[in-house]
Amino acid sequence: MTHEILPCSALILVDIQPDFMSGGPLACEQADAIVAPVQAILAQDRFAQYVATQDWHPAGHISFASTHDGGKPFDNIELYGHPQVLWPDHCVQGTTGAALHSAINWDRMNLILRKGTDAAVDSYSAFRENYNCAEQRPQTGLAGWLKERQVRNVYICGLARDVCVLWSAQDARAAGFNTYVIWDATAPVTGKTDDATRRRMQKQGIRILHSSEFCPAP
Ligand code: VGL
Ligand code: ZN
Repeated sequence: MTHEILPCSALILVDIQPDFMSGGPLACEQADAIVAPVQAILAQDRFAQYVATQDWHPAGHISFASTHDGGKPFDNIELYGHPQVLWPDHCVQGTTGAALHSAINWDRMNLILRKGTDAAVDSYSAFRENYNCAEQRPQTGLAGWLKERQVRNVYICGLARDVCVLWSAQDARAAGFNTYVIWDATAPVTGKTDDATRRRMQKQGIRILHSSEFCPAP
């Protein structure tokens, strides 16, 4: 593969923020290893559109264990009739842990989409919020934004492989995009989920790539 522009294609960088990196309150396994492949992919500048998402919660967010009496991080509860994991406090609006990661060049992004801003609703996917009190998953508008720009193929990198990347990929596919996940440019909250994540993606027709296939050495 040469370094030609990928027509009708968007790169989506999901939640590459210090709170999900090593030492952060919700550190993904080997998260720091995604930085080099993400930088390499960006350096090629092959995409028509670039989107970043930023997890951006108000203090006291419903997804935080600390918001619930007796709640412990990684507990599973039911919220609005659907399962919800309780997380350590993370990506609180305006904190340094919520910033976009300083090792990535964000200049090329056409859109930076903040999500999880509603105190009462979690939002894993770049495309739709989690279930709300009306048991609906409101759209973020990203599918329309991409379609209005003639995007048909989306390539997803970022964090976490088993949470926001997975949900974003599933919703991208459901919205009709040809969907690719660049596996080594993602890292999971826990690697125990990797087999299940891979199976789920494959079952839905999400294609899994390695950055070396995508950016071969020149
Ligand atoms: C994420 C858990 C909570 C993610 C965000 O970016 O995958 N995970 N909030
Ligand atoms: Zn979050």
